[in-house]
Amino acid sequence: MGLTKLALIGLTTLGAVAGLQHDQKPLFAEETGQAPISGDKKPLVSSDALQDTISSSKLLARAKRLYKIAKLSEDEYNHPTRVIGSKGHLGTLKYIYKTLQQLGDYYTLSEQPFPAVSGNIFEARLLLDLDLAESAYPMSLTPPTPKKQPVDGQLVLVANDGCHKSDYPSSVDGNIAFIRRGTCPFGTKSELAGKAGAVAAIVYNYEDTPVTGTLGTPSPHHVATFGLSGAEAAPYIAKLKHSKKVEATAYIDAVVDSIMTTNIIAQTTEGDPDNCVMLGGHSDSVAEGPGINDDGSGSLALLEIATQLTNFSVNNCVRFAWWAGEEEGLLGSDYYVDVLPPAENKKIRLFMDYDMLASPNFAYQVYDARNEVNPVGSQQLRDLYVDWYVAHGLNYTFIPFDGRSDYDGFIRNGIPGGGIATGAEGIKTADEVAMFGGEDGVPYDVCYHELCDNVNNLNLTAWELNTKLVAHSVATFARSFEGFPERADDGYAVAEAKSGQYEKTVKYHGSKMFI
Ligand code: DTR
Ligand code: ZN
Ligand code: ZN
Repeated sequence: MGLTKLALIGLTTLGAVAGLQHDQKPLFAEETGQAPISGDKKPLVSSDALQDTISSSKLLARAKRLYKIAKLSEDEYNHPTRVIGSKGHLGTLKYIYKTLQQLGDYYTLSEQPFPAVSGNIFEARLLLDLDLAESAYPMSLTPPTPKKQPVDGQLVLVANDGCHKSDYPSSVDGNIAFIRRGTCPFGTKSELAGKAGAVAAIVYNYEDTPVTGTLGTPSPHHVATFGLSGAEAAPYIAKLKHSKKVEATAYIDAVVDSIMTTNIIAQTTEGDPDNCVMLGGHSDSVAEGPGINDDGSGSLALLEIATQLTNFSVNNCVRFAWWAGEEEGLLGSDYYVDVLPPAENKKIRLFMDYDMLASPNFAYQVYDARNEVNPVGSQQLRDLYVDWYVAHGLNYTFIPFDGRSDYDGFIRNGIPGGGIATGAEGIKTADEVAMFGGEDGVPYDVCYHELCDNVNNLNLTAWELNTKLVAHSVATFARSFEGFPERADDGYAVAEAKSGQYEKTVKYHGSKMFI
């Protein structure tokens, strides 16, 4: 990815939303001031009234606009994309921000610039005993091999799972570390391998399947790192355990950039600011395509609901977030929660994540949040979605609440969370075809993270219906939190205790595995 420096212009941020840090220039604030809105008392929002404002025609118009914005990146990427740092993403941010500005002072708008890391892998190859390793995949955010040239070395089997310095024998120095997956993140293994002098590292799976993971936050000690399937690793492990040598050649041409990008936050100026319902979608896409379903469908649903909500008054504050850098590993939502002071954390009663609401071969999927593992209230939110689908005579399925999208930072920090989705690369089953229609044996979204994730990659029935459900979730809590659990007084202790259980099950942070 070319370094498109984000044109940070202007200085005034239109009102800092509580708890946000503003240590960088905003993007658009000074371009047009917010038009005042009439002071007429508006009717208190209701679920039915807000749902009635939602239509697929309005959503589709926004999707077409977003695709045109993605095309702004064509000169740099040769195809439409809204990846962070691209003109398509900057155009997305401008579209969101200006749309909100035109809603007058109903919202306090805020930008939250932050430094994001973005990786690009141009070429990679791994040879083991001169054979091309077919199941070798470079880890996201991996650095290149030295001088971006192939490096030769012997495979050196690391002890245990390679999570401690003592697991790395001195023979790793100048060679290629061969490390078993498990116990600690891939990034930790790569860092320890680098500190032991390895010229590259391979993390082999404890299952027969390949490993497609991320190293996470870059470290100066990271080395070029591949994942490898357990099946392909097995014969080499056997050779090494019988003191036989395995020669290897590793080659990765990659770059890891740090760029400035920004979250956009809009909070109702009315409503109890100490009891906020918060919801988010991500404003970025992968580099490979325009991301109209992933996550144009979620971020545009939020923009449409934020627009329609201005016809109503609210009792509790409603905070919308458009996260940047989700595709690089939940960077924007992580940053937001990381810098949120504890007192501000407590004001967020729950966070609802909306990421992929319109998959062509959809299933109505609800994150299976449980109060015994997740912050109390997460299960109540889950059941709000279930009750709505059931009340509308619709089927639904539970999907793992497994860290793959922007709720992860919130639930790790004690804030109840949840959300709905319609499916990504997973394959729809015959049972699900009976429940939702569509095609058996086909991915929910065959264009997931592909160039074809364009306006034709949307199921408008699912998108309109799910956007009505999002409207229901907003209106319900904007009116009242009656019956919804209070935030735990010892929120952090409780979160710590639960995150221990959560950690045991979660292998993802964003769309990539990290452990
Ligand atoms: N929307 C995906 C991340 C994601 C969120 N939930 C799931 C469930 C299954 C697969 C992927 C996801 C993305 O941003 O890539
Ligand atoms: Zn997504
Ligand atoms: Zn994605």
